[in-house]
Amino acid sequence: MNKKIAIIGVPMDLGQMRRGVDMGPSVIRYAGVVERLEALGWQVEDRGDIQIGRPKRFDVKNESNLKDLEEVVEANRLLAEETAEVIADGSFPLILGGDHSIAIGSLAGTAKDKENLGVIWYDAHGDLNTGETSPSGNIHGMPLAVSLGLGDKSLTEIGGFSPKVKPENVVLIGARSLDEGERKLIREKGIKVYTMHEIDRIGMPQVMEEASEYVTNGTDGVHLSLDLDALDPSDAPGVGTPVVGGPTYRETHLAMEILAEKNIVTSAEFVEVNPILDMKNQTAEAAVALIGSLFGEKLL
Ligand code: Z70
Ligand code: MN
Ligand code: MN
Ligand code: MN
Repeated sequence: MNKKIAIIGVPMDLGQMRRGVDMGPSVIRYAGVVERLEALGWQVEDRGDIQIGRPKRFDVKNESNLKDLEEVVEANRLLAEETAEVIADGSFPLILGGDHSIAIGSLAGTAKDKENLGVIWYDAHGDLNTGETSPSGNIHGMPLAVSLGLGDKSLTEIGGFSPKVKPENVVLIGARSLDEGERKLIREKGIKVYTMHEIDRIGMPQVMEEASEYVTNGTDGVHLSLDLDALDPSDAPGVGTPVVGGPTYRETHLAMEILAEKNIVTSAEFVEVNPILDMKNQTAEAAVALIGSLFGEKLL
């Protein structure tokens, strides 16, 4: 891994209905992410925040069941450019959300010039809906489908190419809440998923061994998309859609340490931290601790 990290904040809250997740980047900074990485010997450039437009009214669905589409498209367009710029600069892009709709832009930027980007989607959810299958119209439930080339053209064409990733290069870890359309898509495309069932059965170390092997097989980079709602709500209460029965802080920590040891991750985002729903910044602090582990922090 090179020793330069560029932080990009994305104060996006339009991909879902709980206001407050737009403060995610600030609280993760406040929890000391830059200092944490610098202490590990990384050179960190905080590039500030991507500008997010404000709709006149929130949560208005268009005729395709997509809420606040124009603002989500525009922000992701900017994020895709910024991410590609950071990579061209030789830095590791570390993107801080904001809701998970921002993965559309970060993957558009990251997958530029990559034929076979591997993706680790660490999330309680699949984020594999389209306007047709979504029960909510919330775009944060769609970014992985969009990156596979499915959904509204204004989303899939961000960055000027589609798809960004191939189904055989993607692995989901921590899933325990999937909608019917998402299950169907997973089966149709043969997407690799480690649900909580597999994590409980074979354990996090084995899951991470297998998943790492899977996403590096024939790929030219690995993007980690970590939704803090993957963690059990007792360890990460500050998220908009908590789902009981998730991997613990400790298991997730170990997952990050294994990824650090393998040195395979080439870009990453940490999303869905909502300080309004949090307990004393616990979720932001978890995010920073996990980021520390991903970038090589060890106790001894
Ligand atoms: C549901 C939907 C979701 C994140 C919740 C929820 C999706 N499947 N994604 N939290 N990050 O509305 O599509
Ligand atoms: Mn710029
Ligand atoms: Mn998500
Ligand atoms: Mn989620």
